[in-house]
Amino acid sequence: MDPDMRLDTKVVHGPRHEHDPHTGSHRIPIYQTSSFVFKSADHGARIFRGEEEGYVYTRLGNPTIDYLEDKVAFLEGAEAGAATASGMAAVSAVVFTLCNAGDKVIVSDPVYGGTFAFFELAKKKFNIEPVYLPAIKFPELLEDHIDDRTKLIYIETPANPTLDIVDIEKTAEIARKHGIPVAVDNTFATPITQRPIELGADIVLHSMTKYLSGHGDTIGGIVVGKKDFIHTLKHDVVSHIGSNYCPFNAYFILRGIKTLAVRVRKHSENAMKVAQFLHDHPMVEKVLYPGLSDHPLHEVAKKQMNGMYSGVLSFIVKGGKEAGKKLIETVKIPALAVSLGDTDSYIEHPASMTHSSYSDEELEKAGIHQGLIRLSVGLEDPDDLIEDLDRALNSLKI
Ligand code: LCS
Repeated sequence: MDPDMRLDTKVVHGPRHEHDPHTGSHRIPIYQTSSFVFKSADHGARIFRGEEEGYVYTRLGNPTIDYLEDKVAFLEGAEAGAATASGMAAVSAVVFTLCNAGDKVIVSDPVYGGTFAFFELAKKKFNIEPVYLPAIKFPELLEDHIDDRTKLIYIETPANPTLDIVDIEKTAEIARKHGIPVAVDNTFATPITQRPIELGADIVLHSMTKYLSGHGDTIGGIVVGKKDFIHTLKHDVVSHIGSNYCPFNAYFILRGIKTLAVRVRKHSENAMKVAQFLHDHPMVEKVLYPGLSDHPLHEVAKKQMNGMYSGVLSFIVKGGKEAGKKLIETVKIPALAVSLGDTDSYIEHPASMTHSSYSDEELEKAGIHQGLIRLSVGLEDPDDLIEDLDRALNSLKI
């Protein structure tokens, strides 16, 4: 497939026509097997020694999963990919591939609460030290914190749940000077909106649970990057820890990606409309959405996000935490649930839910207001969502 194809074609057809070479099945079959049979004893031994390509055991590789890994790598403009059991398995695989005990990771702040909890665990159990720098000033502060122990720069942009933006290009420029790899969690943006490798990053990871799946019915993660790095990550970390993916779920993600471009565009349009409505509502104190021109890093978002700004936004209502909790129980359309990137809208309270691994002081330092409400805008008619939110917001006045 031509790598210059437009994104809408790439999500449907790339990187190769998806049909099973053995049967001609137009959709990739789910190779639901644990083992693959060798042609002979020597054939098995050659595969184990790496002298011949071939499948052995699904923890080490599987054709359905291979299709998915090649597809996401193609969309991100990377050489190779490794799918993992969850987004968290992708985060931990990147860190364990690059860092040993005593090493340091510089992390943008905030990140998803589970990612923060993982970094704290890695510090306690393996002496890998996270250094958190505020997302919005990340490139400005970065150089002063780099030293011989720094083995990874890890950024999440847009950040969960504040939608803070990290300038990827500037970060990568500084990192390159010091020879330190930059990993970008691209979950909120997707390759339709943001392409970190083209901006100079080395590694991209996703919680595929979100937009890549798109239908809220499965969990998964993926890491893409250079061939050698992905080979090490797959064979020295993921396969030993056992955080590999499974073919059944890979099928669902392959199916989800077919509509990724149209979905992401519509999620983003809907979120922009809802953000503008909330911005002008008298019961709303603040809206955090990089598509709004008063967002502190709107210009950076405009530069690196392809004119779309994610389907997720956050806001603070007048009356703070208690009013926010009432609001999330009053709205009728969004599910009161965590996760995002689904066809259906979700609403939640980060301080007590997705980011409950942060202490009150850590929340404050990360800019996560106690009253912040996060809304993942789905594919419903945005006017219905707006009417629902308007009714719920007005009920807070009473
Ligand atoms: N990275 C980001 C940016 C995320 O938002 C999440 C999950 C992960 C990584 C981890 O992915 P998982 O293991 O769940 O596939 N974010 C969630 C959230 O905001 N609500 O529920 C999960």
